[in-house]
Amino acid sequence: MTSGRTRLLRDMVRIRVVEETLADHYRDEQEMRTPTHFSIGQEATAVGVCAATDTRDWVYTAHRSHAPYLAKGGDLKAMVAELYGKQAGCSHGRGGSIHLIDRAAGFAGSAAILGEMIPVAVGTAWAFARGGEARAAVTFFGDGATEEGVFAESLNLAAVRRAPVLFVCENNLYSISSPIGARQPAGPTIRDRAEAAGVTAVQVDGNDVFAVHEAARTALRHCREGSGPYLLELATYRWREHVGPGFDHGDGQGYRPAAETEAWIARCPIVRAADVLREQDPGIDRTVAEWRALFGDEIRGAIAYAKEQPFPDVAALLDGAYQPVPR
Ligand SMILES: Cc1ncc(C[n+]2csc(CCOP(=O)(O)OP(=O)(O)O)c2C)c(N)n1
Repeated sequence: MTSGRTRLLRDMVRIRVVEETLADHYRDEQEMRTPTHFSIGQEATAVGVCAATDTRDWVYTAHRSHAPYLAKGGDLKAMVAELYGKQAGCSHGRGGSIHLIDRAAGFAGSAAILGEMIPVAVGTAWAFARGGEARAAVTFFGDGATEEGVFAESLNLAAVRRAPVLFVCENNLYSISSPIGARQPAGPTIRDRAEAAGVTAVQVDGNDVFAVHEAARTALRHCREGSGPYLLELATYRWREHVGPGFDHGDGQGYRPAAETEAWIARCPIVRAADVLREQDPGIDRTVAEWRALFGDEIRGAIAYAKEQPFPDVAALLDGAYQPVPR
């Protein structure tokens, strides 16, 4: 029987194995022609939060979407087919990595325009509340997105309407290659800015899946009880380049010091969770190795499936796109 805490570790291992395998194929084959933002190193945020949602809550994200999609229970084969641009993809091959959706799982969508899904989540939450439903909407975004004006507007509206929305800021310190210290004044944190807008907010170690999960449970209880919106500022770090499968520290780009990246890699959320669980389960390392093999088979099967699928029919490529009515 897998305990709740073991399940959190398992879900992180699954996402890590899926993304590492996709990154290798992305680099070696050049068949996935979609900009792809990996969450390797950031798995605890997606897993800790999504495990605290229930199936009727909706989750939105920005471009770094695979981890929350999978953590919320999104269909893996449909995600991989989407990355290969196939009709069987979750957006029928039109969206790529950035435009994932699985409504049945409560993953309501991801989009590339920075900050775009934040007000959509506020509207969703407000609609839930107006309908008298004890459901919450969750929106994941990076520290960079908090510099979009719509972030401030969304905090304000959510606070005024007491919308049951959980704002999840994955603060990985960089907006592409621009460090947060060069973009935001020293002093007020993202949590502080949310609090100033009337939104209950806390900072949490985003590489500690158990702490994230506990904080998300508290936050979602607060939302569902009608106490209004909540923000989690989760400190974490991406290991790979902003977009694409490579590593970019210490390679001459120079925007982040190799020592900084290595210090964060040493704080791997998977290693840390396994360290905690080993106290009660000395066999946890063998279990993790078994999961790695199991999920390796699963992702290789999903890739084989995706490759066999047809591309969308060229004649139907504009289906679902806005088309002006002919005069
Ligand atoms: C409105 C808008 N401006 C600029 C961009 C280009 N852009 C894509 S990702 C990104 C940085 C995002 O940083 P953050 O929100 O911290 O998320 P992270 O990539 O670190 O997960 C930028 C500037 C965009 N997609 N949309």
